[in-house]
Amino acid sequence: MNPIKISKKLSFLLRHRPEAFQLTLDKNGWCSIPALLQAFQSKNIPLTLDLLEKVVAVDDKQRFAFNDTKTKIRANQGHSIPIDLALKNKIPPPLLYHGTAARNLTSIFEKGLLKGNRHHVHLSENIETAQKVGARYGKPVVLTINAAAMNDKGIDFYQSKNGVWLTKFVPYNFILK
Ligand code: HQG
Repeated sequence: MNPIKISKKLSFLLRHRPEAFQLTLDKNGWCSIPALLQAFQSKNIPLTLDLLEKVVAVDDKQRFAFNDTKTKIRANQGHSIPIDLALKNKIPPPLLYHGTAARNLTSIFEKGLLKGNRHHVHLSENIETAQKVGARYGKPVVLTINAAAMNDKGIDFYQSKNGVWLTKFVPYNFILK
C-alpha cells in the first residue's frame, strides 16, 4: 500500500473508527504503535515502523504525531470520536478562511458554520488551503471569517499541532464573504 493510501487509512482509524481494525485509543486520542502495526499486518497490509515513520514525515498536511518515545501515534485534528486533544486556547490572527462548496452557502448564511460530526469548525490561515478544502465537496468558495471580532466576543480558538485553526461554531454575522 502506498504512503497516501496508508495516510488515508490512518485518518479513518485514528479520527473516526479505530474499532474497524480492533484498535482502541486512549482519552487523548493516542494509539499504541505495536498494536497498530499488528492490526495492519492482520489485514494483510504490510506496515512496518519504518514505513509508518515515512508516512508521517511526508504527509502533506502533517496529519499525525508521535509521542516522545515513539510508542504511540495520534491524529492532530479532524476527529469525530470523543477524544480530548487537550489543546489550549490561542488568540487567532484577525482573519481566517474556510473553504466550502457553493451549494452550502445558503444554509451557512442562515445557520452559521457548524462543526458537523467533527469536534470543531476547521479554519485556515491562508486562502489557498481553504480553496483546496472547499474543492473536496464541489465548486469551492472561500469564506473570510472575522476572527478578531469573534475573539473580542470571548469565543475560543485553538490551533492544532499541524496549524489548523479550530473553533466550536462560527455565527453567520462573523462571516465577511
Ligand atoms: C459545511 C480536511 C451547510 C462545511 C480539511 C464543510 C479540513 C455547512 C462541511 C478538515 C454548514 C463539513 C475538515 C452549514 C458547515 N450548512 N454546510 N450551516 N456549516 N458546513 O469535512 O472543514 O484532509 O467535516 O463548509 O483540510 O470541509 O481530512 O469539514 O464543507 O482541515 O486532513 O459542511 O478535513 O483535512 O465537512 O474539513 P468536513 P471541512 P484532511
